[in-house]
Amino acid sequence: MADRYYLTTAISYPNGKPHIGHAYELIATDALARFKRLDGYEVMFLTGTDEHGIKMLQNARAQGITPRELADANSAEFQRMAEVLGGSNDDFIRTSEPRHRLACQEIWKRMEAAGDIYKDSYSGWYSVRDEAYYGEDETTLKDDGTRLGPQGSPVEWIEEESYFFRLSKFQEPLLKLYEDNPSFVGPNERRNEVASFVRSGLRDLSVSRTTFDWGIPVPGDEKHVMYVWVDALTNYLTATGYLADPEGDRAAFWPADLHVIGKDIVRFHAVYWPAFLMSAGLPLPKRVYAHGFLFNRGEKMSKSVGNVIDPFSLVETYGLDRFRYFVLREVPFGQDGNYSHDGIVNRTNSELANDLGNLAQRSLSMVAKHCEGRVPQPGEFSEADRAILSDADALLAKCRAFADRQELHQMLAAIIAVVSDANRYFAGEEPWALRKTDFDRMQTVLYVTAEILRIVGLLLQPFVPESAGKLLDILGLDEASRGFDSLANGTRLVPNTDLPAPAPIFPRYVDEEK
Ligand code: ME8
Repeated sequence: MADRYYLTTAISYPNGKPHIGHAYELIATDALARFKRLDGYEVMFLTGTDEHGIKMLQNARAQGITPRELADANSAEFQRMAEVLGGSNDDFIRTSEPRHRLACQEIWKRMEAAGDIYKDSYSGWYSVRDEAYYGEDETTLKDDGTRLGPQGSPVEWIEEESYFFRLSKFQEPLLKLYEDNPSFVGPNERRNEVASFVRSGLRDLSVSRTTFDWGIPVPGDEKHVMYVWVDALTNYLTATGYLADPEGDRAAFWPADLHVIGKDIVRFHAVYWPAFLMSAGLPLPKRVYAHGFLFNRGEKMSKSVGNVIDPFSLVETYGLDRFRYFVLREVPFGQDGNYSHDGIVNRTNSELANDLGNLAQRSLSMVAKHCEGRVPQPGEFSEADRAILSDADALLAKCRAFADRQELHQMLAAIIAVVSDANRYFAGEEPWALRKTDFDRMQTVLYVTAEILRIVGLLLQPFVPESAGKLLDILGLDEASRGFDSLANGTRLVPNTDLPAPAPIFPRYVDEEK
């Protein structure tokens, strides 16, 4: 029975169209999901939309439509984005679905039964944009009289009757959680921030609202709707059916292995969420990983298309694999990064088209021409052959370790380093010259090169699924030979196997006006 791996993105607010940040998170999480699937895990990958709350309501009002209409229209765009980006998500959850209402009411009842929910009245500084209350000391008063929260959004004074969650009770258990499970929050700097926030003291959290009704009713007191973050975080449980149907197919995926989120919502995932779960007596997710923010460097993107910034036009302009490769390779995952037209073009032309594409083209066209289109028969391996093969063989173990720390950029750097070495090897061995002087040695060099391409092609599948697939096609690999089990157990290309005609896999990006 394969090990299970359950990973999620944050669920996005569908109060507008998807933007590059949403695309970035989906692509990165998708690469991790694909990696784990290829590595033999039974994977569940979840994404979706977070549809309740006052922000949605206000946005809908401003457009003269209902919040449900707004959610329907934009959630469809988020689903389309996941498809366009090659998302391999197994489900797409919408918090307005009936299955989610049931799960939220169930977790609420459990927290209430544990004695962690009580009614009181609330007053405090509330930011609609962040959907969060802040302490006075976390806000700043501007010269013009407006008051801003810690993320720079305006806050207003709100008083209402509210249910509270005894967050204060969980201060010590949370600190113990971070202490006992140092990998619960990543990267490390985020864990330190969270731990120091918790250490500074936790106040009970207002978890219901009476001023609007676009949300999930509190069981037994329907004039309250749940605070949108109780509702939102519970999505991760809903989709497994763990609460509704503990014997169901997906229930065993809980607890989640990984929540991938952006750095602005760490507090909700690493403080509130484990506290809610502890209160409800439910198992905790194993890890929360916060990526950085992605910005447009402010330059014009493709000159022919104008300023391309939405994910759909980025894919249209550059092609999906270039876009995926660029964001995962260029930006150290966990840090902020920029994208620009020149960045995308230079990175993908130099590494995918030149380094990898040309090597495949040059070596496999020699195979087609001089080895009757069959995998060449190698002779004895030289020192150089063994060195490059052993570097390539070492990649899987390295990539696994990077994957478990979500270091996607390191995985790509390690893979591309082997491709660069393979180019040097190929140039140094000069198989085109060997063709006349030592045909057997030429075959060995072409075999070793093809084998490196196979290993690299297998490992690139999570990142550039379509192009890696084309590379594996021209190496003659069937579907059953594309899992990472084909990187172990001494599996190698089988000499004399017929190969399809080589086709270009990574064309260069050429600016239209050039
Ligand atoms: O926060 N670069 O939704 P959201 C990278 N509904 N990531 C970015 C980004 C950027 N420029 N802008 C936003 C919410 N993100 C809640 C989540 S989860 C139970 C509820 C990331 O639509 C952001 O950090 O504002 C978050 O992880 C995700 O996009 C959705 O953001």
